[in-house]
Amino acid sequence: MRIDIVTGFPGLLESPLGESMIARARTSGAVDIVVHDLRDYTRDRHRTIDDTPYGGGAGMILKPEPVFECVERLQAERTYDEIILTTPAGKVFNQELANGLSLKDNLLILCGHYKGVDERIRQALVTLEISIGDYVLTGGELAAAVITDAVVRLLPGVVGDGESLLTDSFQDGLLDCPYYTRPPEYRGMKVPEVLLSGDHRKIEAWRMAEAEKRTRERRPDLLAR
Ligand code: 6GU
Repeated sequence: MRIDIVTGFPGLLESPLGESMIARARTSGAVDIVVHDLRDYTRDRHRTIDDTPYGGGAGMILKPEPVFECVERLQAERTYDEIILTTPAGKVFNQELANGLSLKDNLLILCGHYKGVDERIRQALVTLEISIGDYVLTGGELAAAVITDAVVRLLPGVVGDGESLLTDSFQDGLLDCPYYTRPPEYRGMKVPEVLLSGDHRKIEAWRMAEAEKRTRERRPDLLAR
């Protein structure tokens, strides 16, 4: 898979996508992530990417010219399955959306901006608008990093143990069960006996019951679906 990310603030994406499992996914060739600096597509001395809104009001709006020129340059090289805009007005991101995106070959993510982007960018270029939740961020860069992380970890070979993906919270519509590791007792707190029993049928039943209990207590909305 290839993911192109277009932003006025490339530095914001550097470390979220340059460490740990995502860094390994990039060096192993499971994913090619390329971050593009919108300012490289400006023509003025100040490398301006935003401007005040027509009609007045606070906040700056991402200008159309650098975005169109950058996206068109990229489209000349490949066909994108989706051109995603990160915006609080988008469809709320979830595991199902991540699963769907992980099956695509070429994604372009355009990072939204403080107040917004010129509407002509949405009209002419964007195929999918995504929000990562009901709260406001200063810009769409961290949202782009969240979406990229959730998608890339689903690609073959990125998470070492494929089994681990299937037991994730949300993957079966439930929160994940509690886990323990060594030691068997710590500060008087004991690991549940069943997990030390070696009886894998019993362990599986315990885990399923705990996942359901946790989901009922914390996220009854997930069970209702
Ligand atoms: Cl995608 N962008 C911004 N600016 N704020 C958000 C968001 C995106 N998702 C939730 N809040």
